[in-house]
Amino acid sequence: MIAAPMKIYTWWRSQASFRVRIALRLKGLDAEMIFIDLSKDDQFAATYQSINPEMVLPTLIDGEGPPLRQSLAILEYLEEQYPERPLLPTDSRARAHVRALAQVVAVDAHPFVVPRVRKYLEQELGLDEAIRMRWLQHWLDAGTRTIEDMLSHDPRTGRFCCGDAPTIADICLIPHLTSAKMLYGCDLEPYPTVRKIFETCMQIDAFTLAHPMQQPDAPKLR
Ligand SMILES: N[C@@H](CCC(=O)N[C@@H](CS)C(=O)NCC(=O)O)C(=O)O
Repeated sequence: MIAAPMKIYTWWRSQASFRVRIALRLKGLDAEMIFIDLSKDDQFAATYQSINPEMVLPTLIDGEGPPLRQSLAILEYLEEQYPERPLLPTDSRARAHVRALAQVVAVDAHPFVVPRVRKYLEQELGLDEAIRMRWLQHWLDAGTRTIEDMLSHDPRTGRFCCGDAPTIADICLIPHLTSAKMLYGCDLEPYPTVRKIFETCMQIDAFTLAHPMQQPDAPKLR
């Protein structure tokens, strides 16, 4: 029997989708991309809701399913199911450290900047664009500052967030920094450790090919 292929529901700008796109590439796994345009509210279509009741990206379907949701859970699934090219260190304390770094980004910072929160600030609270931008930059910057602090004081920091191979921490950090810098104009100058790791990751195909601007659904630059 031929195994059903993987499918990822993704959108070029989505930070959480970017995480999973990187992990798939680092693991050498192919996935068909199904584009859900959040700017057109495609996530609210009944067909997508039946796959992801939270109506958020990403969703991964591996083979016959069932759908896998929540990017951190998907990363852990990929690590368990496809253990070659590991994305977590072997030592338990280092694994906890990597997961903590990943969660600073994915659990503590990212929820402040997702479209439904931005929409609420605009449509329900009536905050203008300048104030909304301050909100976004504040929470993104708070996440970056925490990561810089954690990394710059930890002897396990290497070429990557933990040691000399990319882990789930880098997989979460790079999309965070990309959003902070590219989409919201945050200043990364005060964060030298983080910037160095960003540059290192951006030498790796798995990161560059998963980048928002490399996605087939990204707007074409002239
Ligand atoms: N914690 C979730 C976050 C999912 C999430 O909020 N994804 C965003 C895109 S990065 C989304 O689909 N937002 C739709 C919306 O806010 O309406 C994860 O890590 O997968």
